Amino acid sequence: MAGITQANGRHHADRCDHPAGVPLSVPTRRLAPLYVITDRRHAGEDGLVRLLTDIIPERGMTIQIREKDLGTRDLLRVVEAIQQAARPFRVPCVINDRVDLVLATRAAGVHLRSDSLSVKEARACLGDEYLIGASVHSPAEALQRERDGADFAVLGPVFETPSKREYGPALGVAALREAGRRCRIPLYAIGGITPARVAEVMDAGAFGVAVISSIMQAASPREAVRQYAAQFRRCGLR
Ligand code: 3NM
Repeated sequence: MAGITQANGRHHADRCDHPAGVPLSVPTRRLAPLYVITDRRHAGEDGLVRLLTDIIPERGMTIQIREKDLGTRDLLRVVEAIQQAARPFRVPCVINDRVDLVLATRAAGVHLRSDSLSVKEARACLGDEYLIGASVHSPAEALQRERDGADFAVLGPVFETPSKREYGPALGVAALREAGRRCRIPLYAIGGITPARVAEVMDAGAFGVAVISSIMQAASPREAVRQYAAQFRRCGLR
């Protein structure tokens, strides 16, 4: 598949070769520049599935299902409902933390936090066919997760976010730029992202943006997705 050249000269989709020269897992090529993270506290449980069902036809996104407080069976139900909406549009869903549910539902992959299984442990469970993403909070940590074998990393918080207390102070775009220089895996910028900030973080080397509130709390989530898509097009992505 031909890659898409970003304004900064990086390639989308085919820039993801491993530092050791080994191509990364096939699923990595399905990653989209918009990484939508769920939070049903904003949308309500039924509201969350409705919201996602509404935005999924826009495509161009990967969804991370992140409902940390749900027990296994309730989470399974939510994952199945979201996947039912996402499959016809080939929108990949990854699940926060729960390697077991990834296997049980044949989701696209797992997103690991610092208190999750390590990348190596998750890879041992999942093999190469599943995506493994990792939350990171510094360029050094991004590089470490790449060396551990992560397919992609989500770096933040790049900007101030309402959830600041949970994630620490903003790292700034300079940290993203440094991570982009040091890593070859796709990096998503997270924390305080809005459509107006897409150009700046893409220029700094991000592969895409990871967002919660600007979609989950938007007056029209579908319109918000369209605004992101328009910004990515302005950065040279299709
Ligand atoms: N992780 P919003 S910041 C889930 O820095 C999350 O790892 C972060 O929410 C990190 O898009 C964050 O509303 C919150 O700013 C992102």
